[in-house]
Amino acid sequence: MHGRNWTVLLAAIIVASVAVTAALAASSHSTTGKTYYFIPKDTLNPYEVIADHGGKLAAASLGDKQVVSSGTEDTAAAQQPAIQAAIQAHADGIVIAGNDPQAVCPALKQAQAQGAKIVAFDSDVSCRQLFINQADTETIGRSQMQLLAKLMHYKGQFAILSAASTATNQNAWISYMKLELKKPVYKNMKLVKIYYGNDNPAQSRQATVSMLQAYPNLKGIESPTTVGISSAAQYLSTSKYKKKVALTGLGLPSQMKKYVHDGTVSAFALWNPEDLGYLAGYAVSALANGKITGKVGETFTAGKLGKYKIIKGPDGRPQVILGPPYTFTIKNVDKFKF
Ligand code: RAM
Repeated sequence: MHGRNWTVLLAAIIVASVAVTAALAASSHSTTGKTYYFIPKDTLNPYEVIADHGGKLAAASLGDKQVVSSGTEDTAAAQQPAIQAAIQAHADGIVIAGNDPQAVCPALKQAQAQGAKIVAFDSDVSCRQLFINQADTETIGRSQMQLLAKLMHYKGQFAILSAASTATNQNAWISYMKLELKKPVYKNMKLVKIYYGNDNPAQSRQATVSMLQAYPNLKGIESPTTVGISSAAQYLSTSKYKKKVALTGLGLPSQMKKYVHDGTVSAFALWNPEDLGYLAGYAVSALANGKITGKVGETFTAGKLGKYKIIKGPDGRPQVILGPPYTFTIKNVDKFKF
């Protein structure tokens, strides 16, 4: 071969190998190295911290990066800077626990228009592709009412201590509690008022004090929030109401065990928040990598948790359910790490 032909051949080999390298880089980029923003209700709530940690474990095993960002109050406004940061960073996905189903949507839609996949977890929003639900919404609401009724012997006034008044998850659970309450078996029970502690310990404690003052005959408190139930339990445990006012709801075993052992609370429920975040991490990755589009009937594998199917939620939109809620009592509360 003449010198010139060698040069042409060499040039062709270089061009081809550059193309192969570029193709390999592109294909590896499509499965790993993505960035997902996790936007919890706030960054202080221990439940949300554990859930975000689950998301981090998922990202680590997928070779992706997780950024956790939110405000310190459970409002949609406090979540806006985090959504803007995700947009600026051209995040591949956002996993959000909505403080409001609508108010976060204009910004989330902007992220979506830029190609980000939107997953809601814990508390749903109206503009997402997929919702990762901790447990069936109706089951949580109805079983909470059943548990409280048992503890109150199906008699007397009770109040609800919720989180933010705009929280999608608490409002959905409360609506099923109210439906359950309509059954004849609860005819001697009365919901007197819903209080909102905004997942802030001081506000939740204050709400507990207020309800006990306003309703001297109160026999029960139902708090479907880990911050609410732990703050109420802390107050009740050193008050004259201990063992007189039944308290139940959704709590972290790690926070509640001392109140179970001192007799303030005898039963409450939850699921594993770390698994919730882990499942959401796998779901956003499956969406971002085109393995699923978020339609009912699709399946994906969530690492150590196994295979999940997208099903229809109560509102007809697609969701994935982590599993059934679990009830904690003095018999098992010490066994749980979260
Ligand atoms: C609080 C939050 C969260 C909820 C749990 C049960 O930590 O309000 O959204 O899912 O309680």
